[in-house]
Amino acid sequence: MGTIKQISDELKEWIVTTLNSGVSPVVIADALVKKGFNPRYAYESLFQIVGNGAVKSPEAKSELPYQYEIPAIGQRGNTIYTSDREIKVLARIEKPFILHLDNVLSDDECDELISLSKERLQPSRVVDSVTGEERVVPGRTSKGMYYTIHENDLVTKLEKRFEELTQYPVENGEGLQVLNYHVGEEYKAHFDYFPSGKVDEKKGGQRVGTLLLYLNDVEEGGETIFPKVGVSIVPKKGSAVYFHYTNSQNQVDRLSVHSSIPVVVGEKWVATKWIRQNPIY
Ligand code: PD2
Ligand code: ZN
Repeated sequence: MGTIKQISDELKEWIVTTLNSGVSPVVIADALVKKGFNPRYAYESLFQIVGNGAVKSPEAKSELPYQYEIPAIGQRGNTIYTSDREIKVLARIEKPFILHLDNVLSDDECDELISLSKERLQPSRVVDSVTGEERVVPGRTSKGMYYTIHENDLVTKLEKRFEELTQYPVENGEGLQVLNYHVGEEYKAHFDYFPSGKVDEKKGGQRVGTLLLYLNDVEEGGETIFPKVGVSIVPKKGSAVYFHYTNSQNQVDRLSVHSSIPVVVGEKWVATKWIRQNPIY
């Protein structure tokens, strides 16, 4: 019987997620061999993925631990005042740095964002950590769309609020993304920062933080979870979670791995604002 010499996209996605959860490449390569993969092919593929910076290589274990710094958004007390809103801090987690916020958006703003986005949804894509190309993968089953910066009055108003809230200039923000998940849809464990080697210094550099805004209540399921620290954020219309994962020394925080678990009843709408170290344009 011949041995298998091709890894599907689905299997590649599983390998990256499993490596990122801390399982050693050798253990995964052995599992592939047991499944009938050609041993040399299995080991070479694994080390190609590890070497590409998609995951931490065994040698990287000796890297210095992530040095936590409290970002500006975390130094503002229990109510954060922007020029048009009082945002409530509901919870703070130190490691990884997570801030749970309420009253970031009004009900009308949530409804308007959903209705403006509905007609423009496309299957969500991820950046392939090996090729750098965007592609649809089984681990991310939502639909989504992007706004350009200042695309319309609502987006412009929200960008100003997010600048005041996070203290990062509008220019450091990627275009607002809106995502919609139906029953069973999810976004499996991932990091929001770019793999080392895929950071474009000319386009703002590394991502430093994510502001994830909940646009509706979900009847069951659809939580955003941080599995390394046992934190689960239940979607609530108008609320948000901010997490910060890159420090001033360019280290990235592996505890920030997170996922959106499947929606069980109802649907889920969120907006994602990714923030970079420097202006993007
Ligand atoms: O929709 C979510 O809860 C979610 C979870 C994890 C979204 C993202 N990541 C993302 O857009 O990066
Ligand atoms: Zn994410």
